[in-house]
Amino acid sequence: MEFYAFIHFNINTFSNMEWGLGDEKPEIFNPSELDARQWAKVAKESGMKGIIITAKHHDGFCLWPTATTEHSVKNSPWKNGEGDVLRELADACKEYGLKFGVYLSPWDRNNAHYGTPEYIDIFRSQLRELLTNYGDIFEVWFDGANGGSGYYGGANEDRRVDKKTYYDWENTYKIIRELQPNAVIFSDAGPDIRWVGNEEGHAYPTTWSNLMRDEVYGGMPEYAPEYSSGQENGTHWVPAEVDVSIRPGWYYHPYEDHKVKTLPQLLDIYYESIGRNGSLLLNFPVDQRGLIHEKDAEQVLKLAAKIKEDFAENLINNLASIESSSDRGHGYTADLIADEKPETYWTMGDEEISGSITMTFDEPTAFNRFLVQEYIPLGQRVKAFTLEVKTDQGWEEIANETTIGYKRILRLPEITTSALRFTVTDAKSVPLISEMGIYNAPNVVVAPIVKRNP
Ligand code: IPT
Repeated sequence: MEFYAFIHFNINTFSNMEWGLGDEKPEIFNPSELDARQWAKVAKESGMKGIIITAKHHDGFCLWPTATTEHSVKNSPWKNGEGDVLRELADACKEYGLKFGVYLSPWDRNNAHYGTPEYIDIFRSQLRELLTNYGDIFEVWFDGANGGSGYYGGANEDRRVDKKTYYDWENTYKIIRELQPNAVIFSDAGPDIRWVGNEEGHAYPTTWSNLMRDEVYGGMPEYAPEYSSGQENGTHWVPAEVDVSIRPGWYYHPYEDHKVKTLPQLLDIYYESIGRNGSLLLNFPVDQRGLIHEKDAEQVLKLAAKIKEDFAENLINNLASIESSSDRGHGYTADLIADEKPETYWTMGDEEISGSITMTFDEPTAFNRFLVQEYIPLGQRVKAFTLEVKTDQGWEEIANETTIGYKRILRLPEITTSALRFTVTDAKSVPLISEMGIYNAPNVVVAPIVKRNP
């Protein structure tokens, strides 16, 4: 999926909080011009493939008219209590060809039953409503911030739970598998995709899609940094998702209007998430009008345009030759890394865990981006690789890195060369390289600050 949107919009948008206490009045939920189609349009034009929304955050307020509680849109003035944000967004996603996902907070600071077994039934009923009434769901998002020790405040603050046992996740997952068999489940512990371990917008240079899944649970205090890079010998395939907000907060606050992340910051996020074997879940704090703020839309569209520009021309198409140190024979040769078909790959004999590909240009060529992908249907294998360029003195190493995974992109200082050599120096098993890319991205031009009357 690579790139998709998070929408944090709920009663916190109106109370100006990040974590509501659960005692907010439904009367304050009243967006003046909510337009889910505008959210979908921004996401689509930014090259995103889906949208996940906070159907219920920690304060317990539900954006859809649930049968499980009175604490929902049905008791708000918005559309005289007849509105359903989930319906509007599901429809908008459909119209714009986007996938649709839901965030449902396990922690509920409003529900009187939170902390008792009854709440688990209520939580599951909420999930059933979301997974039954809104078409296909591609991702179900469970926050690790969920009522264990270390959290403060809240209308039912005394309800501390044991995060490891209280939620009985196995039986909740069964409901998702039954109602939406194609949905992936996110939490710190997977089971399908995992938290990257920070909310700053970066995966780590070493990022394995494998995880010792059964050792982890949502909200586990030692998760970051212990599990943030995944694990080379992880037992399950649980790739990382990087969740980050385009503003400092997840929810909209007017005083953050001048703190929307800028193009250089968003580019760093792009290259350090999607470029490091992660997918990027970029959050928009929808405002009190019920719109993605103009400033946020402007910056994300700048990012989309710059990414398009950076990858406009794959210089791999200009190569005079592609040769490998060895290959597995017909159907597995090195030229397949340039065929733009992810289903074909270069590989060697079963016992070979190191080997290289040399790419030679007709004439000296300048580049500053190198992209490489493993054929992940057969797992993530590369443990270490280098990139060299040909100089008058011979080969010069310009990168010495660890993992690749689904996609790794290196940002390099611009260099002009007649040839590149990519070498896998260590792998768990014979490496399988499906695609490579060589690009020369134009520099970001940042307007100088002109001081008047200095
Ligand atoms: C944080 C949770 O503690 C963590 O377990 C994970 O789910 C994360 O959210 C997802 O972004 S809470 C945050 C305030 C650090």
